[in-house]
Amino acid sequence: MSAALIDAEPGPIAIDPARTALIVIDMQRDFMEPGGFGETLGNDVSLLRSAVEPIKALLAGARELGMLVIHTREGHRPDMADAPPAKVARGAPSMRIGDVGPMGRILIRGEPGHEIIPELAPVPGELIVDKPGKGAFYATDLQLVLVNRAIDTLIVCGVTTEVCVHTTVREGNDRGFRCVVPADCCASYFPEFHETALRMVCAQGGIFGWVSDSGRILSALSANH
Ligand code: C5J
Repeated sequence: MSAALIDAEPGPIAIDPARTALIVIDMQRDFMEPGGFGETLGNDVSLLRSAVEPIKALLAGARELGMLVIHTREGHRPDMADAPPAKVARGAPSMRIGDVGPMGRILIRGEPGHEIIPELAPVPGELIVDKPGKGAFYATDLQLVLVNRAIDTLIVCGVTTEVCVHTTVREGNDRGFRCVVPADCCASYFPEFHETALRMVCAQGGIFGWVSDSGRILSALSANH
């Protein structure tokens, strides 16, 4: 398979699908559904739904090509030894990390709320990276996995655009990976933050990476197939 040329901002980017990973960030019930972490912070979780169908389409395309697919989940050990007290104590949520909510303990591994939403559930062979922080590289083995597979480009999508997607893109960019963000496959509780975060990625000649969308990525991949 040769390079696929993706139309993007600030300009086109040629990717080798064999050296590209699709990273789907935190499409968990805790962020997407009522009663989870996102809602405890006072957010309208329905604002994140727009990303689900575009991610589903991108996942289908990546699976057909045999691309590396990685799902991440933000959360903490049941004993919360990896939960920074400063994170747990922050703000005035209706429930704190570790409290028992309608989907089990908030943001705790193994609880129903920690699971990826059924529409985007990983299929056998796809990797899941559990992360205690916002970035997918911090305190995880993600970099090792990517280096072992000779990955040089990341397509990073999921929720929320300006928090975990952006942090992961910044971390990946600093580690030398080329990061492409499909705008329609990301969402935020704050639509204006979504827009600004995307602009920040591709400003200044692509200071953190490239911004495209699921349609342009899929048409580049199918033209190359
Ligand atoms: C947040 C995330 N927003 N996945 N996490 O706390 O973006």
